[in-house]
Order: sequence, then structure tokens, then C-alpha cells
Amino acid sequence: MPAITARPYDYHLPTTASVALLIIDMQRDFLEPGGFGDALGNDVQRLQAIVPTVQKLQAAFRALHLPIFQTVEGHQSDLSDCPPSKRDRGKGALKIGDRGPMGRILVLGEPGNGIISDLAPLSGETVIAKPGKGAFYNTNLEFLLKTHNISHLILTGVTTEVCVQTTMREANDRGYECLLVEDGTASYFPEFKQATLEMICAQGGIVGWCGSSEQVLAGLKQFQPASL
Ligand code: TIU
Repeated sequence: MPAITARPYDYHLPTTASVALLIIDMQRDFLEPGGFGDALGNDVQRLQAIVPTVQKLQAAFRALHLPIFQTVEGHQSDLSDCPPSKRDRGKGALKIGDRGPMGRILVLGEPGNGIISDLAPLSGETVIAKPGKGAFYNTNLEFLLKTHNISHLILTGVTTEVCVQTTMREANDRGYECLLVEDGTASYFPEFKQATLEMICAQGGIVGWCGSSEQVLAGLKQFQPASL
């Protein structure tokens, strides 16, 4: 059985195509000035560093015809799916739904809510809009994964300790075998990213596995060596 060298021990992949790449919230709202991340007072440049790594993984999954699911965090234009607690949280100048330089903050369909151009999905690739931090909450992600017979998830995206970790924990509780790509995820707070990686892999992989993109790509090569 193909395996990825990982922490805390090897991550075994099924022989069939039951592994999917999950790219969490690589949207302008979090990676570019003028979006939600910026409005919360964060240095958004920090997240740009992982883009080439996520691109490499996206290309590898495409080459192997393995499914890729992207998510965006966003709300309906009437904010009917945004709890007041979420809109009111924080002391930023701009709140969810307010008009910013990239359109309304964290509202679906606005320019700032779009996936960054470097990672734009191809037609036919799935993008799931999610109102919460976790990608399973109030979405059809679980249904889609079941439909595709997916049991293994390779997670990337932003931010490590917020939407990525929440999603990985939700997936773990649903029985998915999850690996977080260490250099394919980023946080506004490097120490929070490091702590997340450690807590996920601790206790024999209490939430799942951690591995580098190099290790993931090497593992994927075992599926179809000629295509990578
Ligand atoms: N603020 C922050 O770190 N993250 C979010 O609000 N959402 C995601 O992580 N996508």
C-alpha cells in the first residue's frame, strides 16, 4: 500500500483513488490587503508564502485525476447565515458585510471572496462556500466526500489554527484519515501554526498526521510514477 512518510508515523494511502486534496480558504479576503484578515488587524503578506507549495500539490492531484475540493469562507449577501456573534466579534474598522476595497467583507460573490488567481479552480473542480470556520458545518462537504468514496484527506490552506484545524478536527470525528501539509498551511501567527502542528500529531496522531509537501508528493508518485 502506498505511504507518505509523516509524523507521528507513516500515513498509508488506500490503493484506490480515495484520497482528496482539501484547499481551505485561499481567498483574497485572507491573503490580500483590504479583506477580512486585514480588517482584523493581521499582516496578510505572511500567508502568501505557501502559494507555490499549494500550487504544486494542486498540479499533482490534477495530474493524477484525484479530486480537489476548495473552500471559501463567506456569507449570503443578507448575512442570514452569519450569526450576530460572528459579525460583532472584534474591534476592527470593517465588519463582515461592510463595504471594503474588494467589495463587501466576507460576502459570497464579492471580489474579495474569490480564490486567489494563482489557485483558481478549473471548471468541474468543486468550491464549497462555508459560513463557519469548519468546512463540514452547514455545507455538503461530507455528502460530496461520501459520493466520491473519499476516506483520506490531505489538508492545506489558511489559517492553520482557525479554519484548517477546525476542519481537520471535524473530519477526524467523522472518520476521515487526515494529513496536514506543514508547508502548505500558514497562520498570521507562526507560533500558533507550530503549536497546531504539534497538537495534531501528539498522542500518536490524536487528530491526524503532519508531513511536508515533498513527502506528500513522493507518496503520491507511488500511485502512478510516470505521471509526476
Ligand atoms: N482569522 C483567521 O485567522 N481565520 C479566519 O477567520 N478564517 C480562516 O481561517 N479561514
